[in-house]
Amino acid sequence: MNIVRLCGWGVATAISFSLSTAVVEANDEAEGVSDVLSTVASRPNIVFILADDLGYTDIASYGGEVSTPALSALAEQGVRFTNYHTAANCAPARAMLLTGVDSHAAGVSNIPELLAPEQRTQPQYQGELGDNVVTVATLLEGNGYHTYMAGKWHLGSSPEKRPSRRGFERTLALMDSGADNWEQRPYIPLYDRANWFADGERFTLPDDFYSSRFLVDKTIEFIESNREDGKPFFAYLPFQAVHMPVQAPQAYIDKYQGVYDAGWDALRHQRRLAAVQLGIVPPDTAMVDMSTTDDWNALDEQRQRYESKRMAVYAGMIEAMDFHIGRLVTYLKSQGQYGNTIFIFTSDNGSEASGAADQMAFAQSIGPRQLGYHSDYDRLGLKGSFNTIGPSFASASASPLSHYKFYAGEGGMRVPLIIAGEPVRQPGELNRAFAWATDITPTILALSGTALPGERYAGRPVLPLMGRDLTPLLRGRGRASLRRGRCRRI
Ligand SMILES: [Ca+2]
Repeated sequence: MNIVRLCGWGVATAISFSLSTAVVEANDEAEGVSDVLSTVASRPNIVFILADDLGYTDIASYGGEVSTPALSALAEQGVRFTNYHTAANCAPARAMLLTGVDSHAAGVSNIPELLAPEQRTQPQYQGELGDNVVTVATLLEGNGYHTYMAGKWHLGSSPEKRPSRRGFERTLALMDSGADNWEQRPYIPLYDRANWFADGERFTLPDDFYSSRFLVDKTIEFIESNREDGKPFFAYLPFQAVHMPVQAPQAYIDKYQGVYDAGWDALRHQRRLAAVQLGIVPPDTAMVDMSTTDDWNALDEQRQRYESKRMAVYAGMIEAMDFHIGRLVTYLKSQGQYGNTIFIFTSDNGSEASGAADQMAFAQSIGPRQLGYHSDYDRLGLKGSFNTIGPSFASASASPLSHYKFYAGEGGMRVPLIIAGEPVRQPGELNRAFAWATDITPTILALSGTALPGERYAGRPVLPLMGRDLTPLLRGRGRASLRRGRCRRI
């Protein structure tokens, strides 16, 4: 992977001067939100879809075997970034994605659940979004946008830190690092309940709940509630999929039953080849061996059957997410809003390897059992079931990259990024420019004609954005543009 990385860093250096200059100029003009820019005639809707713990080759347009037609359609109409990187776990990535500022500077160096007591004395290790940053939602709201959120927040749960106080007009938000997908239930003993809030107040999930369906329902409800007032909207849709517990409706699980019977090594090679054929990675990309990937052939038949089912549930969870993304697209088309909507799809970090290699082992299952979960084969992925894919299939999810979530390897930090919509001049293009999580906010601000924050916002000092606007790459004007897996001469 060295070729890709070196190429990407070189590209990042090449574009830094012109884009940084643009950032500085905009900053000089802005003190809060510019009244001038707020009158820009064409302000597209923006749908920012964030998967949780989705690996580099988990979706079809990056080499995955899972059926993801809605995301493939966005890829065909958009740009796929092949060298986009993010933080190695949830909250730091989300802090950067929503502010354009480095996670340490924004106070979210790590997820709060993993902070040591001595770290908590430092402002960079608060585990919740600092008041020294402004969210993209706040800036868009100031520019006349409706701002909606439905999904996992994980950037602070105290009243003033909830998304309803950080720029989102309507919210349905999970405060925790994760939760059950079928009911209001914590997934690890750190929480005494699953902490869901709606518009800043505690919320009880309905009995008929499946996370991906419900979050898209809420998003459509929010959009529909203001459909006729003519204002554009920003919809942030951070799915629970495919964070543990890995759960999916039975029909989706059935579709992948038996698909993974050849094991994780076969899947790793299959995905590498598919990614090469798509131009996602260069043909000479090596397969990385990881000591945490078990020998599939050493497992007995019963264990192989169980492991295959674990991955089938995971694939079903991905396809279910894609199905509900498709429902949102269909809704926007039915309302005549699709052509005026820009879609951004990515994952907060790479594939999740937590969960022992043997899910049925006593040491692995004791935590979920304390919470009343089972891991039975027949009911795996359904309500009441606790499932993970473990390190071996996680290495296939990240194929051909090395390592996964929580590790500073590319498998943990390099994930899909698709941007689709009107600004894209060459639909279906692959772009190898190095991109980073802090680039998303300045890109959204540019796409929406929204000014960057000045040195102060709403009376308090705030940090300048550290990311770079990617829109020149969408418009085919970036000198960094590389196509179809090969470096274009610049
Ligand atoms: Ca995550």
